[in-house]
Amino acid sequence: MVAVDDGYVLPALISLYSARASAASDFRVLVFYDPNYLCEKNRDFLAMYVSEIGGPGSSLMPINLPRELPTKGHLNEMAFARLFIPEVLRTDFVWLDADTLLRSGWDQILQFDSWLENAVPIAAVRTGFDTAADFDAAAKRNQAMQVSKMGYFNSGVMVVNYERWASGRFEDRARALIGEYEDRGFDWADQCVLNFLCEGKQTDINPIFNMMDYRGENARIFHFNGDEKPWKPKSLSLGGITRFGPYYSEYVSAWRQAARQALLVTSSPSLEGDRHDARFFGNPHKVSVARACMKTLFVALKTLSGRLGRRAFLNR
Ligand SMILES: [Mn+2]
Repeated sequence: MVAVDDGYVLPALISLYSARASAASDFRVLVFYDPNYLCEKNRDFLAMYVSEIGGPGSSLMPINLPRELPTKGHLNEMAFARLFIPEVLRTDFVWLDADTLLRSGWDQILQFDSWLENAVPIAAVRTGFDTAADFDAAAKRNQAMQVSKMGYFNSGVMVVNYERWASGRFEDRARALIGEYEDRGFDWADQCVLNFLCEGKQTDINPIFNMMDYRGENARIFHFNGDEKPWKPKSLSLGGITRFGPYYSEYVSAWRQAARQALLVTSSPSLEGDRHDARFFGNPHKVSVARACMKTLFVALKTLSGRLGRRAFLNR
């Protein structure tokens, strides 16, 4: 289950391709779009891709989102789609963001079954905060974080139980919360709404199914969450490199390899209105040169910051 707009066609293709290429079990894919945010040309192209790569029963499905959704930063209206999908499907499903890379063993999440622990309809991976102090700083005005405490989860990969969703009237309550978005200090679109509703009681999933922030190896689902994405030149920025850590290059090259393969299987990927920079596929040499330069710069800054006192650079 993925939702796309014109800015996410390319990553969605790659996510879908990686899902199919690395799965051992059978599954079908539904890709949602709102006709207001996906142009006709991209729609036709995606429909073809989804039916070819997704396999039997897979399709592109329209969903009409409420107008006037609160958006901030890199999160746009389609981020809210997952609040409305359960009542369209009326069945259990796994939600996947389009900025994910699915790797061998990812499909074990489809067998996820530990619904006895909690009454909430969601199983997900907690957002990593290094310390309680980091969390407190982020939760200063955000009521979703205050309510869910350290149990605050990332909504990029979720197992959703429909019966519990419906009996808890989650969609109605989500609609009301969207109207109170600013007053409650929410920051991350649907994710704050869902966390507020779950009050920290979601069922935890093993973090390898939603590996974020380049914290570890052996990810089965790697999630390029946050502002830096492998398809955006900004990923090479200093802020990105400091945050990404030692597994950065492994996941990014795996993503680029999937990208090349995903685009090979399409006949004419002429994506209209796609905001993303495709030049990374075409010129790997430029990328490695840019990265080498950034690395040198970073080492220089790190040495300098060591002399000036560490906090100056590392706390960005
Ligand atoms: Mn995401």
